[in-house]
Amino acid sequence: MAATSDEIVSVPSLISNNGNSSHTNGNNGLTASVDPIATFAWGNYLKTTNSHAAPVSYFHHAPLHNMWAQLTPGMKIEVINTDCGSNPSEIKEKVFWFAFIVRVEGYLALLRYEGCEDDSSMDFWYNLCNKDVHCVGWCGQNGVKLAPPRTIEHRQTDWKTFLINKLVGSKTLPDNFRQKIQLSLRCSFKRNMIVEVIDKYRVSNMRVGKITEVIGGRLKINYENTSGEHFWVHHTSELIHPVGWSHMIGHELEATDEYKTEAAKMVEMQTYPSNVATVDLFHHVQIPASDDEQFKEGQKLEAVDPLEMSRICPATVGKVLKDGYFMLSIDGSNVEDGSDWFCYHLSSRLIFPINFCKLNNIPLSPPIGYHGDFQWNKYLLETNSVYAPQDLFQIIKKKTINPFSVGMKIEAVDMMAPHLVCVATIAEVADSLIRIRFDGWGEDFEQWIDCQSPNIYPIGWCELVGYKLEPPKQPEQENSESVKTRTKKSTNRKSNKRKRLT
Ligand code: MLZ
Repeated sequence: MAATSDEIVSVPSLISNNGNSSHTNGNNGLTASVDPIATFAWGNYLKTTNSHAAPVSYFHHAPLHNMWAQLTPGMKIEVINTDCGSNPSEIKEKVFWFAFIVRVEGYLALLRYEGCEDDSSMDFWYNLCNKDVHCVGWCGQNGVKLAPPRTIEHRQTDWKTFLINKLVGSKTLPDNFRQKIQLSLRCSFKRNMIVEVIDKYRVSNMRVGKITEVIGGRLKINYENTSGEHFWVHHTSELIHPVGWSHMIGHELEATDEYKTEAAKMVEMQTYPSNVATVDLFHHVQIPASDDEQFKEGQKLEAVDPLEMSRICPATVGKVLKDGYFMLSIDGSNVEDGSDWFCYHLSSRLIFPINFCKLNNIPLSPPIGYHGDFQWNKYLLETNSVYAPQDLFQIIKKKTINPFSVGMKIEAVDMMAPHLVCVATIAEVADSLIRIRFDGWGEDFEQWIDCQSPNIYPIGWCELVGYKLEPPKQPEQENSESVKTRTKKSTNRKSNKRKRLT
């Protein structure tokens, strides 16, 4: 099948120098609403913060994660030569030169041109997925000019012999590297497809949405019948479902009667119009057999508060839906109409058996308004309730290795404002969870997420897919608006009104 421009996203072309690069948004028809902005200078930032990035291989949903470990220091490449004329605007054709990898950090590498030897003064950070990075031999095969950087051209009299000595027998990029990048950026979800999506204004509801952008496997979904209100999610998110899902599962759905009738008909007949995202595109969940043990209404457990993700709280199973889905309420919420109940699946990795926090030495936030020392035994008696059995939980059934370490830098979605992908740091690791700190932002903005979450990415990911990266918040950015927001937020906690998705 011929690939359409929607399926393959071209890697943005950028000209980079010393960690500062500018880029054009090369989305090949995917008109990103994000402003094309100068790429964040990750290289300089790692240096000033004396930190390292989490390796690409940790992120199973990230492009090329399974081959990235092959890219190691010493490997040789051909890369654009940014030092080949006094005035870059005078240069008519791109000129390349050989370089080797000094250090790999996420998708970025610190590179050194061949001929610099031990001199690190010209080292520069470059995204290895950039279209101006090739394996050794590419320029020769494609008739592209290779010339040493001006600054070092006098250092050798016989460049040919020098290069033969340097390059013969050395490792270069894997075969079809560029093609593999392109393939790994494919996404089966397309613009204009209809899906059912969580209502960010009332999370206990689903709504009908239309995909309006696809960038790096993330979807911008516009709510139908609104003036452009939208929500960003990863395509494997548990917050989106196929048309007819709410009807099938018994989930609340805010939609026209016409949609409801049509959706029910589609499910019944198993026929879908071409603009509907079909079941096979969505993240697959295991549907429990009817005699499998399942969550029951009233059972208590621990869960990351979906609207205040810095907190892990006691929670209660609310309404049980079909196919292993159920609604969960965070204990202590005083939203009486249940509009903050959140839908989970049996297989969710953000729900835990009671005492999970205690066992992992992380704080459990008692229900808002709870007086005294929180102990589960006492609490179960006080609330006359039972706990959900331990073996129901995915994180107990399917133990995973959490590879992250504290201090590693990543690019992470702010789950409370999921249109934002931000510079972030691993602040804590506990069992399969990681606590993300958004650089420059306070503790209130921290979020507990699963180590396999599709909402975290290696550094350089935004640049690779052409999405805007939110840089660390600078102290001077502390404007009256964010001061107001934060003050409001602490007041919210006291008055027991929880945060909303934005
Ligand atoms: N302006 C909003 C969004 C903050 C986003 C922070 N992301 C780490 C606020 O201040 O709440």
